[in-house]
Amino acid sequence: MNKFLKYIILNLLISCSFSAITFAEIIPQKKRLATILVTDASQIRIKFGVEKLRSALITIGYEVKIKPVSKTKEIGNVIVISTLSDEKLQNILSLYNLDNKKDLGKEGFSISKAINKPMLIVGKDASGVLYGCLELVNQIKETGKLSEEINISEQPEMVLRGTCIGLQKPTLLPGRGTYEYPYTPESFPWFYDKAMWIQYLDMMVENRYNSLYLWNGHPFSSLVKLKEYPYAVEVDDETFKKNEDIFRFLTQEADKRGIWVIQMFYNIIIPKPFAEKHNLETQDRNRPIIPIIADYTRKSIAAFVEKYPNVGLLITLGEAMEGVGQDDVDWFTKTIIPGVQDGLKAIGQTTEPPIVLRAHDTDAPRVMKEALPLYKNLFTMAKFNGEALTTYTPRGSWAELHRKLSRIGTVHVENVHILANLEPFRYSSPDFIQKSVLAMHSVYEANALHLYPQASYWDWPFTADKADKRLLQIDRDWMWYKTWARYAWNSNRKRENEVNYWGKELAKKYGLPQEKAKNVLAAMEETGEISPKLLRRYGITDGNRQTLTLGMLMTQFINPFRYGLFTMLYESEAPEGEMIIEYAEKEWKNEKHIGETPVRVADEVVAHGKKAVEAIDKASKFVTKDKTEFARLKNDTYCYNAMANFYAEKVRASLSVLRYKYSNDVKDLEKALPLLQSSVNHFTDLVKYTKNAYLYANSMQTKQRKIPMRGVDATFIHWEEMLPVYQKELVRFKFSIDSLKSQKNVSVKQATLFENVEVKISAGSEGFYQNEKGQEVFTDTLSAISDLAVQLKQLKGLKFNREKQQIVGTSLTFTTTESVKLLVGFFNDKNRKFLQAPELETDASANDYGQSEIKISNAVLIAGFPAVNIHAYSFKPGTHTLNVGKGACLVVGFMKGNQEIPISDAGLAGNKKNIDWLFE
Ligand code: ADA
Repeated sequence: MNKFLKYIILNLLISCSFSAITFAEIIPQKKRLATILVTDASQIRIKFGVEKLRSALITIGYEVKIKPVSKTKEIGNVIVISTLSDEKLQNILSLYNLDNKKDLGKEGFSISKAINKPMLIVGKDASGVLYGCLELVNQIKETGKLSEEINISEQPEMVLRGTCIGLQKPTLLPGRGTYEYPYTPESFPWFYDKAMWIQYLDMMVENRYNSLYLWNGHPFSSLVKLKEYPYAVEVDDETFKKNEDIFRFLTQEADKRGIWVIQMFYNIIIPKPFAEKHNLETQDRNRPIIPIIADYTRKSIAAFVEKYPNVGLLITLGEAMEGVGQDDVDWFTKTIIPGVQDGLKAIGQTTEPPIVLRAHDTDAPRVMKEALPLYKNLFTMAKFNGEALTTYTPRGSWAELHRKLSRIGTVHVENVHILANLEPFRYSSPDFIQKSVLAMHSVYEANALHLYPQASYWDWPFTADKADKRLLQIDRDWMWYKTWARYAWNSNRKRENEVNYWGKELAKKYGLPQEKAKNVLAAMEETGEISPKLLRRYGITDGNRQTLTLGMLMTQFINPFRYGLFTMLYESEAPEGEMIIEYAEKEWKNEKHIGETPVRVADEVVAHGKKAVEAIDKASKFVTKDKTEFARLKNDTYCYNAMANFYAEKVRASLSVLRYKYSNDVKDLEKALPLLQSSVNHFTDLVKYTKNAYLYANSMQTKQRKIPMRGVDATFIHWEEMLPVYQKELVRFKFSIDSLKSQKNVSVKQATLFENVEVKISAGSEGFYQNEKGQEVFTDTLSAISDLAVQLKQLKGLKFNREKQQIVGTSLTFTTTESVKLLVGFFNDKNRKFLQAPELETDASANDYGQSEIKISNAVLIAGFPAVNIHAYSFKPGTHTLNVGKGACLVVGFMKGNQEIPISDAGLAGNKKNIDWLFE
């Protein structure tokens, strides 16, 4: 008798005589048999799930047979695997006398088993089956055995649960603009690393993520060739082949795991060789749609869809296209959608691949309205809390927009973007994240998630940690991915169970007793409050031009508007409350405070820091596993604590300084001094903790970074570089107080006049004006200057027709023999009849000429117009054309390129008392 038969007979004998005792318990030394019956093994997702299950069963000592279903009954452990709609499922149910009354939603699954009956894994679809298999695998891993009785059924709340990876870098490539990164092994060696992809995709399926977004400016010139535009390809033949190979590999491997790959791109960016051939810029926000660019893009998209019909597209209509307007609608409906349709037609496919439209720098509801009649498989996406994580109580106009998009009836995706305020420290607060996902449903009415890496987005796959071998985000930030996925699947989980769940996970990770692991969790949830609260109450912007963990300057606390305050942060991405400047004013006027105040947040973050440190210290000496990582987590907790104290003390100092603005009493400044000193001490601690722990604070190291300091050429990326700045600020403040007390040098240094430069104007302006009171500034109105900053007096202003500026925009072509700065005056008003100031939150190219910051606030007054803020555009010698977009603006004149412009507030708009000079 062969061994297998002996095995079966023995099994039968034993199970007959001891039916209540499992076979496994009786002869553990022998292999038990598990038979997996699969109704449709041709489906790749099912195959993948079944394979995982098989391996898990083998690990716990089973011999596994995988078979198609048949009419005869199998004996022993039988696991039936099927989709709900498979006809064969019914046959099996009657053969084994089973019941399956489960009603499942998309991607849902059920696992059921009664004693002595086969186990049933049923999925609504192939993904559901896959998740069911993996759920059983997890249970096997947890318990070390196959359950005798089980009855569970699950389905996701969010229909799309995705992560993203940027094919982008911390710095720009030489000679290229923002987002312009062809797919090459030199720029992205990791992109070609198949083992790394498998690790990443396994992590995704483990967490039941079902979508992977690849972000890039213009990916098509790395992935497709067009016969009409052969010169547009940006990579050599060998790289092109590698790209094809890896893209196919990635999409196939993703598909097996129930993951849908989505390629993102920005509009309108064209490949460098294409731009050069046609004498165009690769991107120009103020250029109208040009037929050749539209034709090229449409054909690129068609070729891409033809080649990868199962890859979705994520579209940013903003940035290098005019902000909001008809062009967006036209580009989407006349170029992008037709491109996708051409591609489908070429391969005779009728199933539309999904197109996700980002509500970034575009009027997405309007675009959707025009697009839906043409294409059905549309989705929308908008940023959850800007480019940061600030609140789980979003509100205001941004919440309105989300709801509006959700109510279209298509799926609306929540984009957890960049996380500029979390970089680079570890962050995974289950409490904050669960509440955020709940808010996505209840406030935004959304039902999908798109998740950025926790930190170092621009530096994928590495973290910012200093280590002998660079750490990988996928390893370090495991909990970040797990937490969002867990709540995207099901957000309504009881707090108590969650504490136990995460306690268990952390206990496993660090080899800790459960109670000690809960201390680690407590530390993470305490620190989890710090960065969100700090940014939403004190920050300049939710965007990645601010690196929160590097701190802020005094002038940024006391005069945030000077730094281009992004008010939506306070109005929509924070609970109701007060800004520092509002609080100070109300205090002085003895008015009632409302909501979350700066003082309350200062106290709260200090308390969070203290509790976090206490909690992590309690667990510290019990750690038995992964001690190095634990030491890093602990160090991060100390960093958060030092940062919280730095901010709290500096805010308290700011409030005292602002009080001086009203009281004129130097004593208020004196009160601020020890607080400012203390903030510098805490920052010194932060430097101590980060010095050997981190390579940088922020992964974006281009000139887009502004707060606290300009980050051009990877400068001001480390705390060490910031400490001298804060020390200098303190010294200057002491000096200012002394000067005030001795009544000397008490005001701003005398402003130096800007030196005019004569340039040759070849097109654009319609005459000149002198920067003097009474001078008319436009050709079509009599409006004249009523006051202006003294620095501007020598400059020769350029006149434009205001109405023309509003309709077609302002364009100026000139030739200069020396470096110049062109000063442009922006009216301080959000009305679209005025040219809107450059805004890095919605336009990453907004600092290409160094123009993003206000150089002189409230610098010109013109009767009947809002106050004017001056920005400067830098140019090298040569001939240039500057297009600045639609809306009225002043072109104040050309000044010497090498003359410094000290940033200041001319205070002509009623806010005469400027106290920034106390610190600079
Ligand atoms: C801003 C930000 C960019 C990018 C962009 C976007 O411009 O500065 O880095 O995140 O938004 O695509 O949302």
